[in-house]
Amino acid sequence: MSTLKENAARAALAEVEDGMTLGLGSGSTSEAFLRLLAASGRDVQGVPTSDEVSGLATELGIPLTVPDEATVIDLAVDGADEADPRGDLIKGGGAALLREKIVASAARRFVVIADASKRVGQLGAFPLPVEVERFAWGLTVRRMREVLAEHGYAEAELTLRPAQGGFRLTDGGNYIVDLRLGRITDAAALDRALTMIPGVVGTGLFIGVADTIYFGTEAGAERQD
Ligand code: ABF
Repeated sequence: MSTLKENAARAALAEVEDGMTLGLGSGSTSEAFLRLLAASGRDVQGVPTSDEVSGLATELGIPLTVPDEATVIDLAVDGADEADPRGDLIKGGGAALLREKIVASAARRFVVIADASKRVGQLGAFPLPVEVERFAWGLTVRRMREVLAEHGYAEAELTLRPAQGGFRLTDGGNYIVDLRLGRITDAAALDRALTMIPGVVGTGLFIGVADTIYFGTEAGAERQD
């Protein structure tokens, strides 16, 4: 595990108190957090954002809870693929975007952990993952192209994410379409427009959701609020 990821994870661990319910993110930086959390012996319970993290948490002895209407998630900790100076994010490289967004949005506090390479001036170099319903996905892709062109992304390349023997399925049974945009000029407007398309289940744009980002460096972690 890289020192940068571990340093970011350690900074988030310092926010964890006994008795908390934690949103548990996916990806390798979140895995570093999970391992440090388990080793710390803190008395917490987790809400996992993917089947994979659910399995890892169980293996590490971190108790899990199934969220319901009464569940209060004190703190969610998760990684990111890109983070800009406003704290807006691209997530979903690991295909867990929908559950990650549900948990992060419900949490009282959402802390992002990432190595410093994820810090960007403007979002968009990382292909934007969009989760789509499998039914008639081609029609959804066509509508996405039209909406993208209306928003100044006529050159966007859309790729249905492949997997061994077919296409990648999310834990919820949907497809992922990766959008190569190059540069996102108004992330909030793009998120709204894509989310309005029937067939789009959710986007990997996390706008105004993050409270704090810890960027792991060789020396420790840089905090952005
Ligand atoms: C999750 O894991 C995702 O939202 C994001 O795509 C990815 C980041 O992975 P890593 O921590 O391995 O860089 O947080």
